[in-house]
Amino acid sequence: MSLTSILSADAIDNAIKDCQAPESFNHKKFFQLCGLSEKSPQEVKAVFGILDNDGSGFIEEEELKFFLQRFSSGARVLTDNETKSLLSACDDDGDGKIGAEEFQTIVLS
Ligand SMILES: [Ca+2]
Repeated sequence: MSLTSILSADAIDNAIKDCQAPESFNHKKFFQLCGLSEKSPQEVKAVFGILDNDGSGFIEEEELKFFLQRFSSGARVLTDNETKSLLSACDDDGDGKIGAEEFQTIVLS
């Protein structure tokens, strides 16, 4: 399964372009622009599986840094600031990583 089987390549491009400048990443805007916030919980879960690169069942801080590159290989890495604020926005139970349900909640809320 690839991201472009769920999201349109154009929408992904738009979302990536919008946050090209370091420190400009805003997860709400990103999920809207790439179309993810319009998807079903099942589709969002499938995207989670792609972002969980090592298949651990969680997106850890190390993986989160490369979040944009999972959408587009030429995208930049997130800054430490952006990584930490995305993590704290998603991490409801405070275990320092993002689970599938936490991801669905943040994307679809
Ligand atoms: Ca993981």
